Amino acid sequence: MSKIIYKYKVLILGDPAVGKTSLLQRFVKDEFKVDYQATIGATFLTKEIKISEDKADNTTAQLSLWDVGGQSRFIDLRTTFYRGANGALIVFDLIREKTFEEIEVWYSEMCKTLNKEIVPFVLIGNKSDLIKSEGRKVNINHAKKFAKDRKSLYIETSAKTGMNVEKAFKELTRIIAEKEGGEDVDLRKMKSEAFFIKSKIREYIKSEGYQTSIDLIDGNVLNEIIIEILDKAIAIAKSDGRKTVQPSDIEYF
Ligand SMILES: Nc1nc2c(ncn2[C@@H]2O[C@H](COP(=O)(O)OP(=O)(O)OP(=O)(O)O)[C@@H](O)[C@H]2O)c(=O)[nH]1
Ligand SMILES: [Mg+2]
Repeated sequence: MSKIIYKYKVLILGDPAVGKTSLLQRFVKDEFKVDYQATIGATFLTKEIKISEDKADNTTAQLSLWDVGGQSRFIDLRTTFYRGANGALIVFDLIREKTFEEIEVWYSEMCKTLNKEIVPFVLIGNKSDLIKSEGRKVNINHAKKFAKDRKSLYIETSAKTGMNVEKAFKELTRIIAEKEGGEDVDLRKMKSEAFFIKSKIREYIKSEGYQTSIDLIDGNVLNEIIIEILDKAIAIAKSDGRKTVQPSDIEYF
């Protein structure tokens, strides 16, 4: 069976210069730039990631990652990018306390714009590589509490060294997948695939000069036959100690 793909829109939010663009560049391109160039409006990148740690499970999420400029002159514009978002990384700078104080504003702005009480997010304290030389300016327990009170997670990252960057995006994807009810999305996709397969079957029967009875297409007969064949094939692969189902496993009645 082909791999299942979920599509999520993810926002990266937070005050100017906290490292939103840098986190994205590290995650998508494994790059880091020392120079600061404020993001104008918003930009977006995409990346596909595997959701499950299980090697046999190829379920992936296709993320469209929206890097929203933190400068206040873009304030009127930025909420237009929030539409349809499934979740966010909300970022502050571990060595600038003011950026942590603004976290609440970013979170509530997002919830209000999306018209939801709770939106999946991961709270990010970035620039952890600077703690040693500059000193931590944000109390770790306050950051943890903010996340915990909203049933979420707090992760410290460094876009410079790459520490925890992938983990942050993966955890967020996992939280979104839990909330969105992965199985529902699955089912919807499977249904549309089943519809496609059935229309192909109808086309084939027609090309042979025959009509298809409604019962065959609309009822469960066809589904049950296909599932029975697939279950047998899976059982054969299993008895063989294989994780891959191959054509020779298919038994036609
Ligand atoms: N030492 C260190 N510097 C970082 C880190 N992340 C970002 N920076 C630096 O911080 C500055 C701002 O980073 P950006 O990623 O451009 O910040 P931003 O949040 O996208 O800012 P806006 O686009 O204005 O909202 C740049 O000079 C980066 O090199 C980090 O983890 N460690
Ligand atoms: Mg930026």
